Amino acid sequence: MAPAGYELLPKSDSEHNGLVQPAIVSRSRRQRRSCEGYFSTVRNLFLILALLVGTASGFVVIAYLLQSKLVRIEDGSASSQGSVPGSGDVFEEPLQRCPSNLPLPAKPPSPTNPFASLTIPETVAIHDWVSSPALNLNLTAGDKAFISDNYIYRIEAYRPPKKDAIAYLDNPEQTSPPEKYAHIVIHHGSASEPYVQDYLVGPIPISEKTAMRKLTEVYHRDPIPYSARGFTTMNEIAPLLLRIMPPLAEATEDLFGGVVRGLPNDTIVGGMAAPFSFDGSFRRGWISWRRNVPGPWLHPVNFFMYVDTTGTDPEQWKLLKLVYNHQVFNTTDEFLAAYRNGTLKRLPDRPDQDPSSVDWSTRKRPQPHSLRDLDHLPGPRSVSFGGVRFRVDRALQYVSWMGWGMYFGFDRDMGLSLWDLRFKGERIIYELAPQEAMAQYAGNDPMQSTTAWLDRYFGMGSAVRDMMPGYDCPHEAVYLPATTYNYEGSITRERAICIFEHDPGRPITRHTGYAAGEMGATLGYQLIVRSVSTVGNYDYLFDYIFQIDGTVEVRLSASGYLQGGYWEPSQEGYGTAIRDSTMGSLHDHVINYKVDLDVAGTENSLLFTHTATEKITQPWLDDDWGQEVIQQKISKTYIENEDDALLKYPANFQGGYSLVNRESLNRWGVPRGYAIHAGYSPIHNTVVGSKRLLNNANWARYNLAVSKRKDTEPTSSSQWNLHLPGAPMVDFHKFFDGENLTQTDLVAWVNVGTHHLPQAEDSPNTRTNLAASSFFLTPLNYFDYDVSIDSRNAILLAAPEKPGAPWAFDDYGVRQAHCVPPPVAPFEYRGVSAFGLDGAPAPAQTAEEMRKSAELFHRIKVEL
Ligand SMILES: *[C@@H]1O[C@H](CO)[C@@H](O)[C@H](O)[C@H]1NC(C)=O
Ligand SMILES: *[C@@H]1O[C@H](CO)[C@@H](O)[C@H](O)[C@H]1NC(C)=O
Ligand SMILES: *[C@@H]1O[C@H](CO)[C@@H](O)[C@H](O)[C@H]1NC(C)=O
Ligand SMILES: *[C@@H]1O[C@H](CO)[C@@H](O)[C@H](O)[C@H]1NC(C)=O
Ligand SMILES: *[C@@H]1O[C@H](CO)[C@@H](O)[C@H](O)[C@H]1NC(C)=O
Ligand SMILES: [Cu+2]
Repeated sequence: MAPAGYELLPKSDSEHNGLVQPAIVSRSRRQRRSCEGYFSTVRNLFLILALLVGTASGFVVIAYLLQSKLVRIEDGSASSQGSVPGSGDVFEEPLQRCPSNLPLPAKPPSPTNPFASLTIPETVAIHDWVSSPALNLNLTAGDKAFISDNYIYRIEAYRPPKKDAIAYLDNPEQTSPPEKYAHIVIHHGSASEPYVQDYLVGPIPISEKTAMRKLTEVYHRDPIPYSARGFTTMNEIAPLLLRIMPPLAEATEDLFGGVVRGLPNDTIVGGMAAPFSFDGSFRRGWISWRRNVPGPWLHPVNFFMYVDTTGTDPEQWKLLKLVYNHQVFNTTDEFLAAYRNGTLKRLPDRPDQDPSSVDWSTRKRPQPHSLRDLDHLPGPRSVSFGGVRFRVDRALQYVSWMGWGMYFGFDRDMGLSLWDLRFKGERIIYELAPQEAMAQYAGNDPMQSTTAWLDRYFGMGSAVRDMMPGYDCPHEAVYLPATTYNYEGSITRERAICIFEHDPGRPITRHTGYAAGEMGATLGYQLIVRSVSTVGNYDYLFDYIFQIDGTVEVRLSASGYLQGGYWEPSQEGYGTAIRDSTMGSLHDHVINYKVDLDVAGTENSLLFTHTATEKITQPWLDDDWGQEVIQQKISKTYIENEDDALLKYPANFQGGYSLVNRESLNRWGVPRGYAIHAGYSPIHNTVVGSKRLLNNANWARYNLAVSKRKDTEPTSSSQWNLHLPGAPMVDFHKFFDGENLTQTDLVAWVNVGTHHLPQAEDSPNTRTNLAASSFFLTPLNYFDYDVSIDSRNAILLAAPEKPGAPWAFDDYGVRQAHCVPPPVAPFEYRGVSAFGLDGAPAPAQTAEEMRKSAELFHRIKVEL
C-alpha cells in the first residue's frame, strides 16, 4: 500500500462510484469476547510497559498492536461460516468494505489553471534561456555562485492580468488561456554597485516571441538594494564569524560553556535578527548566540554581536559591537581585556546550564510524566463511510465540495493561494492569499528590542513542510504537492497541502418546535484546506474552512518554539520566565491576507454598517414607563474614498464592513453583499512608529483596509520589505491615494494576529488553540434565505399525534453507511524531493545540509 498522501487519485468516476465494494467481512462474537479479555490483559501489560518504555514512540507501537487485534476482519467473498467453521455462537454481521476514500475527479470550469506554478521542466527551460550568452547577463549557475556573482535567485509563475484570467475562466471554450509569464529575480552581485532586479520573461513556453523585461511597476522603488537581497546558504556570514569567534573560545567557554571553532562539535550557534537594513544602504545585524542543542531558540546565552556584512567582499565585513551581560564593547580585544583583568561583570551560573539537561526544550514527553486514563487508546477518527464528498483534480490543483470550487496557486513568498472561488456557480472571490507575516519583539537585550520579522523574506512557500499524516491532518485527508524554486534548484513536497471534510459535531442550524416543518437540524460540515510552514523556530498553520452556507473562515494558527530571551530580573515587563534562565519575549504577530472579493460581479462598494443608541419618544408610549425609549438603531454608510478605508473594527464590535454590489439586489431589494467578520483574536499591531517597521508593514496598523484593485498592486508586501523599513519596495500606504471606491473592483486587505505574551505553557511549543486568529467571509443578503437549508444532510421532524409516540422524521434519504473503512496506512515520513538546476534529482547529501537549507539565518552553524 502506498503511504498516505502518495496515492494516485482515480482518473474516472467509475473507479469510485459511491457504492460499497463487494468484500464480505465477518466478525464472530467469540472473537470479540476474547478480544475484550485480551484487551484488559494488554491494558495491564501496558501499565507495566509504560513504566519501562520511555519514549512516545514505544507507546504508539503498543497502541497500534493492541488495535490491530481488536477486530479481526476476514477479506474475500467466502461465506462467513467458512471462516469460523462449526461454531454455534457465531454472530453474523456481514459488513462490506466502505467505498474508496480517494476523491472523485473534479470538473474544473476550465481545462487550464491560469494560476498554476511552473513545472520543473519549465523552470529549467527558462533558466537555460536566461543564462544563454545572447542575453549577456554574465550569469554564474546558482549552485556554484558566490554573492559577488550574478545569478538567478528565483524563477516562478507570474499571475496573469485579472481581466485576461476572467475572460478565460468565464468562457474557456471560446477564449484561450492568458499568456504565461515567469517572474525572475537576478542577484547582480558582480555589478560595480551590486543590486537585485526583478524581471518578467515570456510568453512561455520559450519561443522566438519570448522576451525579458524589468518588472518595476509593482514596486515603489527601483532597483532592489543588494543589502536587502534574499538569503542564501552560501556561507555568507560564516567567514566573518570564523574570524571573530575562535579567539574568544577561552572566555566564552568559561563564561557560558560555549565555543565556536568551526568544528562539528561547536557548542553554540548564532541566530541573526532582522531587519538588516533601514533603507538598503547597509546590511548589518544582531547575532544572538545560543547553545547548539535541540530548540536552540530557548537557550540564549546573553551574548550578542552587531556585525556589518555590507557589500560582497567578506574581507570588508566586521564586528561593530559585542554585548555580554549588558556590557558593550567595540572590539573583541576590549572584551577579552575586561575578561582577563577581572572587570567584566559575569552572569551568575545558572542551574539549567548543564548541557545534558536540555530535554525540556524538546518535544519528548517529560520523565516522569503522569498517565492519563485511557490515553493509550487512539482517539476518534473521522471516516467518510459513504466515500469522500469532495472532488480533486490533482494535475490542475482544483477542488470542489458542496457547491464550492476553487483553484490552488503556490509561490515561494507566501505558499498556498486560492483562486476563482465560486459558490453555487457564482464567483465570490477572485483571489484569497496570505501576503505577509509580521512578528515584532520587545526586550531588554540587543536582539529582542530590534527584531521585527517579516517572514515573507524567508518564504512561506519555501518553508512549507510535508505534513505528518494523521497528526497535521486526519487520516483520510488528501494531499497535494507543491514545488518551489531556489537558486540551487527546485524542491517538491508531496504533502504540502491537505484537504479533508470535517464534522464539527454540531448543526449549522436547528430548532425544536411542534408545528409542521418547524423542527429539525442541518449538519454543519466543513471542508478544510491546510498548509503548514515552518520558518525557523515558528510554525504557521494556514487553514481555509469552507461551510455549506457560503461562509469561509480564514484561520491562522501558530506553534513551534518561542524566540527566547535570557531571563534575568531586568527583563521584567518584556516577557515571562519559562525556565531558570530562559524567557519568552513579548511580541505581536500580524498576518495580512488579500481578499479580492467579486460580489455578484467585479463592481462593488464598501459598506459600513454600524449601530448606535438613540433616545426617542412615540405617541403610543404609555405613561407607566414615560414617553422616552432608549434603544439601538442601524445606520449604513458607504465609504467612498480609499483614504477613508484604512479601518479598525468599531468599539464593542458595534458594526462591521462588507463589500456589496449596489446594483445587484436580492429578492427583498437589498444590495447583495459579503461581510468581513472578525473571528478569533482580531488584533492589529500595538507598536506604531518603530524605525524597524517604519513603512514596510503599514497594513499592520489596521484591522483591515479596502483599496481599488489594480494589477500593479498585486501584494501588500514583498520579499525585500523586511530589510527596507525606511524605503520599502512596497509601501502599503501608497495604495491609498484618494481613489473612489464606489462600484469598482475592490480588494480587502484583512489582518489576523496575536498579542503574544509568552507563558510557561509556550514551552516546549506554542499551542495552536490559543495562538490562533481568524476572520470570516460570509454572505450578507447575498441570498434570499440561508442556503444551508438546501442540504440533504439534515433531518425534519414531525410531532406525533399521540404524546409519547415516536416523532416521524424525514432524513432526505441520506442514511448512515455501515461498512469497514480501509485500513489506516502505516505512518511514514519521507524527505523532500530536490532537483538540481538541470531538473535532475539532487537529494541533500547530508542531514546537516538538509537542516541548513531549512534553518538559514535562524540557526547559523559556523564551519571552516
Ligand atoms: C562576470 O562576472 C564575474 C563574476 O562572476 C566577474 O569577475 C566578471 O568581471 C564579469 N564579467 C563582466 C564582463 O562583467
Ligand atoms: C571538538 O573536536 C575537536 C577536534 O576533533 C577536539 O580537539 C575537541 O576537544 C572537541 N571538543 C569537545 C568539547 O569535545
Ligand atoms: C566605541 O565606538 C563608539 C563609536 O563607534 C565610540 O563613540 C566610543 O567611544 C567607543 N568606545 C570605546 C570604549 O572605545
Ligand atoms: C580592564 O579592561 C578594560 C577594557 O579594556 C579597561 O577599560 C579597564 O580600564 C581595565 N581595567 C583594569 C583595572 O585594568
Ligand atoms: C464616487 O463615485 C460615485 C459614482 O461615480 C459618485 O456618485 C460619488 O460622488 C463619488 N464620490 C466621491 C467622494 O468622489
Ligand atoms: Cu508568538
